[in-house]
Amino acid sequence: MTHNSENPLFQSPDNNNHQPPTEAQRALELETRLPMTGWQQEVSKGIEYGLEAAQSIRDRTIPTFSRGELPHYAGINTFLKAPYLEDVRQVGNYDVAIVGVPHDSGTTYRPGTRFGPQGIRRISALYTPYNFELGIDLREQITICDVGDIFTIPANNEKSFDQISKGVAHVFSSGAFPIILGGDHSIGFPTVRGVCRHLGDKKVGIIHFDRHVDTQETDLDERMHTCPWFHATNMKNAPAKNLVQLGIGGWQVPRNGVKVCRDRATNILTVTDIVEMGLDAAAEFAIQRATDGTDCVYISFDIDCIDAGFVPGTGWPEPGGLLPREALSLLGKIVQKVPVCGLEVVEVSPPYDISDITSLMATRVICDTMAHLVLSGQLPRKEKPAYIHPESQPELVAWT
Ligand SMILES: [Mn+2]
Repeated sequence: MTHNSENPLFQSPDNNNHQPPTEAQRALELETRLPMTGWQQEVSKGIEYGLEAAQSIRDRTIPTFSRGELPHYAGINTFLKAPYLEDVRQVGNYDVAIVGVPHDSGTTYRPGTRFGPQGIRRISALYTPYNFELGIDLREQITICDVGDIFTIPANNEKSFDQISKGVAHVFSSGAFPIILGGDHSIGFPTVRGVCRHLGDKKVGIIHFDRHVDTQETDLDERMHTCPWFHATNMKNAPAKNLVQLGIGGWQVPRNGVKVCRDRATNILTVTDIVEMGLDAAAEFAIQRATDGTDCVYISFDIDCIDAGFVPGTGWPEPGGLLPREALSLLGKIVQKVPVCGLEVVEVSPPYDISDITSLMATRVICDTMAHLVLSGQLPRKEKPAYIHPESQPELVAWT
């Protein structure tokens, strides 16, 4: 163990030994560049709507009724306490729209992901909009709304899929960046179908974090959560050659799904592949395959890509997955370098969760993605991305 005076981590940034600054030193500097305007507006609105605090309260930024971020244990649980947008026709006025999809009828083992959006929203109240290392303050840099949930039909996957596609298409075409809170992974097909409705002849690559391939045609005689990519890659807008599958492996990968991946030449990396090639090379692999000939990239993040020990509240836990910091780092490297058109986080099942840890991981994935979209200049959106076209029906691929 080095003495503090010899450890570069403990030396001041203005030392003369030409050491590059540590991440922490950089973070301290970055914070000084962030405005406080959003926070000041939130305080003024809080006092106006929530009334001035009682006379004994010395901090006069505190209102009588909790409004906005503080205190973290209070308030109505939208995601990050973003404003609830009751009138979804106004969604295009925001940079980001949070959309809950409380659907678990596509589940083949543990149910409960219909409570995923509630679980994620509840624990998201723990977060501030600021991230230290990234030097990002979402409240200062983008506008977020929570449009609530899609009305799903629990007795009928196909009707739910139609509702999900219609809802996602609406948000996507408005120009707001859609962030979807699942829900089981069966929603991956209707979410991508919703995006494809507004792509015209443009194409989308899919980057899929998961322990499972999810490429069966049917499971238990229906289109379940093991099936989204079979059907998504049947659409001409979502070619299978641009489907990247990260973290696949273990004892829950059905052989008929493996055959589909082989036949359609999807791009798979196992956890060992990712660890041995390194996160930079794995990110490059994903970026290259997902963007080859496409116009945008959709990210589908199954929380079970992370080792089961960190995400107990999920439908099909599988040990041996990515460590949280590996998954978050890989995600960040990818988001920084591709034109992302949407994000879904699926398979969070709060009834099986412990201390909200799985929901918290989902919150982290979402907040990190928003931060990297800001850092890479993708948010806030100055104009609607060029890949968004008027409505058209996706055509199907004829597989031989
Ligand atoms: Mn999975």
